[in-house]
Amino acid sequence: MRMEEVLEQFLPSSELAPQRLHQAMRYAALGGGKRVRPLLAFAAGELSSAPLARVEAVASAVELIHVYSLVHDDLPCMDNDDLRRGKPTCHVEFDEATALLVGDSLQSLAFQIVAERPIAHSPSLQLEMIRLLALAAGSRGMAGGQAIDLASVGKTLNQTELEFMHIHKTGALIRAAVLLGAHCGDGVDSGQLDAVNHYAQCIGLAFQVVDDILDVEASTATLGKTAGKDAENNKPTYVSILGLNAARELAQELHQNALSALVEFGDQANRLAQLADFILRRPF
Ligand code: GRG
Repeated sequence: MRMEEVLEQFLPSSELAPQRLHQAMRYAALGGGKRVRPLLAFAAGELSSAPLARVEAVASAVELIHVYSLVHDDLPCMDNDDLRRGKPTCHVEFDEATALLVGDSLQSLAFQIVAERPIAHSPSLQLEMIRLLALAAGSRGMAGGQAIDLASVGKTLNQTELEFMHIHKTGALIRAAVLLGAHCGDGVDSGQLDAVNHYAQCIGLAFQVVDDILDVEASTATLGKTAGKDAENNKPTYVSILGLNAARELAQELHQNALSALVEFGDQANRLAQLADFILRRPF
């Protein structure tokens, strides 16, 4: 797959010192994952007729931040998991300290890429894109969502609180993938950006609702990560709050809203629509 080659080139060689850290970064980032966020960035780039090299850079940066979050999430101090993307988690294959540094280094590499590569038609837009990515990854985005998640174990959340958590934990980076992809070109106006933003918010949440359903319905072998973890860890989920059927209906409603946001783009949004379908129907 093309994304694999692109990431391969951005990641430091495993021959380069410190070799063990670089080997572990490559272990975590290469050879697995659905690459949903890069695919979203590419699809959004099509809306703005974005040059491929720009989208490759932002897609890689978002995926590297995603991989860092998975590596840290799997650590014993967080979710304590030993299986990810069908193979032993980074801290199991290497060690905890290395996994911690892998996450740190992947995040730094992501920001290095979007700072070094030309990703926008103007320096001010490039800076705004870097700011957007920083917000999505930080305490007002993914890391903040993770903090809420950790604090919610064993608690009863209502649907609004659960939504707030997931908009940050999962939704923020998905939204960043879409917006950064769209910003790589110059073919979208601010009204269209609002529509893309709405699409991204809907599929970001749908992604999480489906994730909660899969945690109950799919097997560990299919998921490539431990199934049933949410119930085991006493975590509030859409399934535990709404029940399976209502969770399925919510996913469908969000999917429909996402598609409605794309209407004004016509065929140019076909790939974004296909990805919304995939997010709803994904088997893992
Ligand atoms: C540690 C700062 C920090 C954040 C962790 C994203 C996250 C926050 C934790 C991942 C744990 C998890 C299961 C989250 C729910 C949804 C989700 C993001 C699943 C993993 O994403 P996929 O399905 O994974 O896109 P692949 O492996 O296909 O890339």
